Amino acid sequence: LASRAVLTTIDLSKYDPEQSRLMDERCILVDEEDRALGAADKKTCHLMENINKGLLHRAFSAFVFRPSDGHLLLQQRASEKITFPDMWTNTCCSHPLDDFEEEKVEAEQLGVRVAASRKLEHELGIPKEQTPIDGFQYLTRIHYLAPHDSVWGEHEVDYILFMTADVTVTPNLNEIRGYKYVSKEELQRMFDDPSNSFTPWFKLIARDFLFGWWDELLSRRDANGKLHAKSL
Ligand code: DMA
Ligand code: MN
Repeated sequence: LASRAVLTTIDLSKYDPEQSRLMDERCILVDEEDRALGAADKKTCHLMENINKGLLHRAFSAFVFRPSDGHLLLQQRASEKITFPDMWTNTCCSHPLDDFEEEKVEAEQLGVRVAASRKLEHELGIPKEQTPIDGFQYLTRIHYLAPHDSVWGEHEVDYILFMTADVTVTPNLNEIRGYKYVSKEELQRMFDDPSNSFTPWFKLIARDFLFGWWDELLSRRDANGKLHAKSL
């Protein structure tokens, strides 16, 4: 990002008050090699006008699988969400925040793991004890840009995390409309039905990575349920 670029802002009063408040969270700005550059509020980071100037931030996409059958837990985003409302997506996505020291730690992806556990509790009501940070398996990180409309969008370095765990879901209805567990075949049928809409990052991850990793996870599930990065 050119150091003299002027960043745009916007009036949030027409949006849901709680989601507007969460736009004050401070995301971690990064360059294309994921080197931390500083911080900016979530609102600034998600405006297309700033994204078009190169503004990029760090994020995670968590995928939780049920141990008994290897089904994936999906969520449908709430109508209150300012970006990508009502769309089906992976278990939980969000950002490690500059507001918390531990979420800035890069060693062993500690920061994004801590953030994932925090947001699985915030959005799906999953008690943190059920998502221990060393239970997340880091797969890779992807750099992507996806406009939502002319105003809002995403531009992230997104860490993909898997976890196989039994979890208790108590939805936060300001965040999610609903949730469901799906097999690979059920997810494929959802993708084939044009009446369903999906977030762009979930479609991208599903197209390029998810099904292959899921096969690997299912084949290893009996042994220890762990998917090792070296197998990719
Ligand atoms: C942002 O997700 C992260 C990715 C990977 C798109 P989000 O919009 O669900 O974040 P939050 O729940 O913090 O608004
Ligand atoms: Mn984001």
